[in-house]
Amino acid sequence: TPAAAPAGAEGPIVHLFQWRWESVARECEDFLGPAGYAAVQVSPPQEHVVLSGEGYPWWQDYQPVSYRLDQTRRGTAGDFADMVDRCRGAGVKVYVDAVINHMTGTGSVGSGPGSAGTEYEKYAYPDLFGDGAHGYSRQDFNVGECDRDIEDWSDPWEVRTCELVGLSDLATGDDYVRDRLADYLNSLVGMGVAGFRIDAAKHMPPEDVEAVVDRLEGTVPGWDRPPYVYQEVIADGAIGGGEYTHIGDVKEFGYQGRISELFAAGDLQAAKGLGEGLLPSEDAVSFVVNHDTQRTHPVLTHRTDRDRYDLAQAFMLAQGYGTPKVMSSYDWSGGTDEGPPSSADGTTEPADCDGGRWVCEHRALNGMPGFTGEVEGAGVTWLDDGSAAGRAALERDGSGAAAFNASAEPWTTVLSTSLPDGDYCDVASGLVEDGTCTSQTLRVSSGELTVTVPPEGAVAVHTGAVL
Ligand code: LM2
Ligand code: CA
Repeated sequence: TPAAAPAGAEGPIVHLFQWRWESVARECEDFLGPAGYAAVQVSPPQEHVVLSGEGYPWWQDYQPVSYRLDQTRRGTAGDFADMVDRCRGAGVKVYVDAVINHMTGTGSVGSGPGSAGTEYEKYAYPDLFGDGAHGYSRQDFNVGECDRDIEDWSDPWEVRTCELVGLSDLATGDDYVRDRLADYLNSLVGMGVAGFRIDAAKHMPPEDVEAVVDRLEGTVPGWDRPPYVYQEVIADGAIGGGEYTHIGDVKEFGYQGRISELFAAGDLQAAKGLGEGLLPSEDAVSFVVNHDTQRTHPVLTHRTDRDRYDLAQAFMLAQGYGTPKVMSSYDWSGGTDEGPPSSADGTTEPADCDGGRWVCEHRALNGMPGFTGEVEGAGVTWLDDGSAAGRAALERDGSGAAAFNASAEPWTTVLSTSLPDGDYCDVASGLVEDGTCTSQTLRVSSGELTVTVPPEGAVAVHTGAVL
């Protein structure tokens, strides 16, 4: 079978970090589909360690015990399958966070039953699929090559062979390991999972990631396309994202750092150049924060400046660099390790966007993902005169126009566009539902569009949301 083609722009993704499967399913139907999201990234679905002594931190999920889906903090295998079906019914693909570089670490619990009851200890995972047929033992890890943590991050061999924060590092160069990883991922593809975020891709040689991706089924049932692959590569002097772009897309941390700084500083004029010097747009996944950076490098997050952060995510959805990925978080007051709202046994509560700790930033972006999809491939023309650092407006040629205001005063301006005359719904603050706009309607007349952009807000129209 041919390798899964490195897919190009896929449409906007939202990461519903730590959401229960049944909550994701409901959100696909109620909001994500209507708002125009192409896909939802869900948290790792495989059996994980359970760290009751540490208050069930969110990062339990990044320590796999087996590839069973039966029981995680987010629900059962049945709940997971139902989510994939219901999201597909709503036109939303499910992308899975695939933890394939490692299994468990040392941590507070070095052994025990995992979330689905499978016994394990570090370097020994006897039953990967719940049928007793396959396991990992010491020979399937890099312990013989390097039996310690990564110390010299300037040495690519070490970054890829030694242990990342003490996590047992799989021998991804071996066919046996590659086959098991492909068994896991293909079991998900068989259910209709349409893509994968490859966790810690930088910690695997590109040829190892490629060997696993080459083993993927060529077509996702119900979508008639190969699985989409995007890789977590935090590029540095030793390892570049370009080493992985022939396999699939790569998360562009350069974009993430730059958009955070520019929007925190309110420099929208400089933001016009975002993307220059980075990975080619068609190879990149763009984002403002992810679940790690919001904790470790909180330059611009829902906690530092909510309105400005929303504006940055809206700008990313309009600007056209990369495949944009929106973050949807839960808040933490008990420290960066704190898990999502949970019951006493560490089972996650259903997500609730009407108050509480689920932040639901994606809801504040309204119909902007639909803008991204509609203007796909269209060129960018800047419409503002460049006179105000905190204000910028653009046209995506012939298909959309948007204005952004990072200041405390409303901004009224006339945008000269090439959009067809007509009445458009402002998708920065609403969407079209049953033929009506839930926000303001804006008229384009002789190509001119007069907008008043609210303080710390945006206005956006596109040819897919006309009335
Ligand atoms: C990632 N991308 O490449 C994830 O985005 C990131 O969230 C993961 O780290 C990491 N790679 C490994 O999959 C998280 C978390 C770590 C946590 C690990 C494993 O940020 O803090 O490490 O998951 O659960 C934890 C402890 C650490 C300990 C380790 C092993 O925080 O102190 O190291 O477990 O027991 C001894
Ligand atoms: Ca590795």
